[in-house]
Amino acid sequence: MTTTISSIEAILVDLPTIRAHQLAMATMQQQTLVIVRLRCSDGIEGIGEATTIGGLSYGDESPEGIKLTIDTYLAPALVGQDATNVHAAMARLNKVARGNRFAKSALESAMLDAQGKRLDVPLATLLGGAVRETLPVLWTLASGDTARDIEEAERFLEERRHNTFKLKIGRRSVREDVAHVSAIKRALGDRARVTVDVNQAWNEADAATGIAMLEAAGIDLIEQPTPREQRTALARLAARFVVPIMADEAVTGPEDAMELARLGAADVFALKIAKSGGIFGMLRTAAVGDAAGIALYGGTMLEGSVGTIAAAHGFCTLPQLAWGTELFGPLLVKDDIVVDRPVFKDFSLHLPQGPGLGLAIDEDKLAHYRRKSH
Ligand code: MUC
Ligand code: MG
Repeated sequence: MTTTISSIEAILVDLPTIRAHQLAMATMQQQTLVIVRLRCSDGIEGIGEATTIGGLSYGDESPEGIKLTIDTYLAPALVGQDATNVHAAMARLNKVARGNRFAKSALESAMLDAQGKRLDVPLATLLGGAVRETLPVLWTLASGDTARDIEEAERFLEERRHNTFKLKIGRRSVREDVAHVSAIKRALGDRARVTVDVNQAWNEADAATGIAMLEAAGIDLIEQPTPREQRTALARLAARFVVPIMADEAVTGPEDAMELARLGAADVFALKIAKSGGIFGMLRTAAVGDAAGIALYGGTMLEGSVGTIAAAHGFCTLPQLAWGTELFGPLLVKDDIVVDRPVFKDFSLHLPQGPGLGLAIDEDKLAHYRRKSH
């Protein structure tokens, strides 16, 4: 008898952050996760997560919209379907709904988690096998205060938790941002790598000025300096500077990856399961990067533990991941909704070994943090 999907629940979870997290487009005091619980006729439950940053200020899907999309359109299309055939289920979702990649990613993760539990193998094994069990993880300094950022970086270096730091810039003038970044790089010297993420905030002229100064200050990587639609601007910047340019918002799926590769618009791709519509979409995007000789980086939407570990299983299977990852989302929130929080040590995230994602929901914590107005 076929094992089918019996019910799907999408739950909004609000978790406070350990400090304010300032990005070019939003300041986060909390993070909202959309947690998906997908129950199957054999009694197995899979979990997944769709999370974005700053409501609708970062991406095209909001947490509330993701829940509505799943409840109204995607869950009804999946209930009654074969729970063991993830590709068939995703093809069905792609027929029922265009776009909505974050929502689809959460459902795909939940199906893969369930299937991993069913076969008693970790999700990475289901994907063909992990080529690494640990992933380097950087930390984002985004308190908004230079001295506090330096103090945070020193602490994490000392604890051997992170040795690469990404700075969120683009809120202030180019000169103020460069002064902030340079002060941090000077303080850390060769003990840490420092990268910046502009989150599309600069025009091409600002970017040319800013990147020249950042390059001189010893910054290792420049992420998405200009608006995502302006691919030729990114290509001109990539041609002009030696410091590598990374595409983030500009690369969602394999089609974007093809176009950016054709234009020579990026040296590095930031991969994220959410923006690619799931782990398989992320792997297809990575394959285009590999074929084009573009280095890869494991990105985050600042997901909690469920989304982070789903991405980690995918990233662990990639043949090359030259720039490591930024899978620190679980460390940015004060509390968690899983029983055993992911392990971060020796500058790395350690992949859980249990079946599926290798995580279990903490029911009390989930009940406590779930949004009550629904
Ligand atoms: C982004 O654009 O890369 C990743 C780290 C962080 O602090 O924000 C994200 C989003
Ligand atoms: Mg980014």
